[in-house]
Amino acid sequence: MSGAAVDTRTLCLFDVDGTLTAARQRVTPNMTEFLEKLRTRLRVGVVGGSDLCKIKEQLGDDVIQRVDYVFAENGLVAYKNGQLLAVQSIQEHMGEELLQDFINFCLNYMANIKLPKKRGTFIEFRNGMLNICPVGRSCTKEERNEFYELDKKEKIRETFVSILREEFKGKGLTFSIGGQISFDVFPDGWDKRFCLGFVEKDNYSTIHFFGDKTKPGGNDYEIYSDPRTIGHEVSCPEETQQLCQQLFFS
Ligand code: M1P
Repeated sequence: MSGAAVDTRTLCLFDVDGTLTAARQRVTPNMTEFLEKLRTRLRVGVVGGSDLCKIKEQLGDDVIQRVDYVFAENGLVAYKNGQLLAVQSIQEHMGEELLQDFINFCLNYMANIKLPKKRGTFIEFRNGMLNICPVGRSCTKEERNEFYELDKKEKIRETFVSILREEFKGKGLTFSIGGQISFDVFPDGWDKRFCLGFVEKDNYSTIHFFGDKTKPGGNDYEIYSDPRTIGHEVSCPEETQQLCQQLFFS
């Protein structure tokens, strides 16, 4: 490796699932090493739809020390240089009335879906978003895969989301399908672009974003197509690494 200085005006932001790791899986030692190497060249941040607990499970407990920024829940929970910058509150933003109407509607809808398997934790209440999961977040990896395959055919989540969009039209809510078994719900504007508000203050001349769900409706779409970033679509962690190698080391 050459001794080139760190380019402190360039930032690479990475989605987590499907970009740095396989869906909801731990990062490989190879990718961890690569991120360390990349950090010798430029600034590095991660922006995941998941909450911090899941990001830590996947990228390591010390992730907030290992990269320059960690944006959990799209940046609704934001860390820079290991320090907490800000946390948003969905209940404060939505108000109890709308929040409960929404939760009740979802529980009712899910109570009427019959699936091959149903487990527990159908709604995960996070800081800045709700995560809605028809199969239940406590399902096993096999049950997760089974739901994912069924969902590809039967569009269970897409149908659910289109009904919610209609039912809660005009209420300022965004729905985003970022993973395999669930979808996220948050106030309009609280998608992954939210994290750009924090990094903008640090005056980067170039911000690269790498993600796999970059099509409309995917949770990387908005930040990928935002004029403030150079968006890169990848299909797996190996491709992310290859692309970064080409862009920053050749
Ligand atoms: O990071 C993408 C998504 O990862 C999980 O999705 P799932 O469990 O459905 O595969 C969730 O944490 C979700 O919130 C997140 O957007």
